[in-house]
Amino acid sequence: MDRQILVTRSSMPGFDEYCAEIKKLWDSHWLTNMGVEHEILQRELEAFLQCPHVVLYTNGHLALENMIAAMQFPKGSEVITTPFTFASTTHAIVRNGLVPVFCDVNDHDYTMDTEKIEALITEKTVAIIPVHVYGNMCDVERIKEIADKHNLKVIYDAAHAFAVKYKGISSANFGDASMFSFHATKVFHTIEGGAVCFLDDSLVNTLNDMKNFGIRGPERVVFAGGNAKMNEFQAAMGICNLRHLKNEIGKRKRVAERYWQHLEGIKGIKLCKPQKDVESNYAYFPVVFDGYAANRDEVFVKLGENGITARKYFFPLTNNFECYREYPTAGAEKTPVAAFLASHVLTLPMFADLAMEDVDRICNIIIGCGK
Ligand code: T4K
Repeated sequence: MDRQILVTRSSMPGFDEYCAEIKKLWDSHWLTNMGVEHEILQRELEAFLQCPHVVLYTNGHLALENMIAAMQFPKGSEVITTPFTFASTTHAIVRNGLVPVFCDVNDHDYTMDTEKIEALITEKTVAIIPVHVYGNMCDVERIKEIADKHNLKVIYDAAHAFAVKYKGISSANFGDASMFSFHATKVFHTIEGGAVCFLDDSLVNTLNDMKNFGIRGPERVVFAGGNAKMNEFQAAMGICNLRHLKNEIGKRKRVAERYWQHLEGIKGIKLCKPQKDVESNYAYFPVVFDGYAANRDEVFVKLGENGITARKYFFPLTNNFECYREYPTAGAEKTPVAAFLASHVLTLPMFADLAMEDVDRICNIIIGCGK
């Protein structure tokens, strides 16, 4: 069998570069609790994301969970979200004692279908949590209009949308807050990690309290917070990776372009078109098999037989998870576009160092499935 190709592969800075960055940690013995690397990365991200407040977390999930908690919604309130996402988005809502209300996605960029939001709003609705899925930006302008009209908060799950811009504005600047994941599998990573970004000054202390036990000083605890701090080794990885981000995205772009060269225009294969006014980060490469000679699962198996692991992001939909079966809002049949996508989409291998000949091989196998 040929060499294994997985859906993604973490980009790494040079070994020597990372060692140089963590040398100061060896010297100082200061490993976590908002040390010097944490401080540097936070400032660099505030500048890079053009956002006044970036609070770093040990992972994206806890960043989102804490951001929702910081809004202090009454328990049992409803939050409109989409099921075409990673488990984290829905879990973060539920783990805050809130009820997810699933809105369908659209069939062109797979983000929340803004035409379907208002019908889901009730007197219990407090927020919308849309997902910039695959790095595609949601219709941020329409979502703002709806949220303003109904007095709802908007928290974007921007786990996939680091470094994406809409009309030149960083994805960190829409809604009341945005959460980024810096997991090893992301365009920019800190091994594990994440952040929340927002404009409202009054949230800074709350989020810092939530991630560090509410400790404000050696003898002062003001809040029953948990522990979700980003440690110094994570932050050091982020500082190194940020230096290479432009190159990372450039290489991903070339991979995406090669996929387009091979797969564009083939009957039954639908590629996700670049969005108008959006600067992409090429986070994922989704392909929808609709009316192709082989179905999604057959292509998945054939790739697997050749050592290539594509992924069915996002199957199953979160509204079909067994842990949500008892929820009145559960059931993939209520979100038919998302249900269709979940059973027809494959995300192909996508990472900066994916060789062009590997992209060619992947595409030849897919094309071979159609013969
Ligand atoms: N919201 C959304 C929309 C998200 O997609 C995510 C995370 C979150 C929220 C939560 O953010 P975090 O709390 O994770 O920061 C992966 C990632 O673990 C997860 O972070 C990500 N979404 C999700 C879409 O993908 P799995 O279960 O598919 O990961 P896994 O272990 O199968 O890895 C996928 C591939 O990545 C491997 O085949 C090889 C490669 N890989 C993996 C690891 C762990 C590496 O190259 N290096 C590595 O260290 O969830």
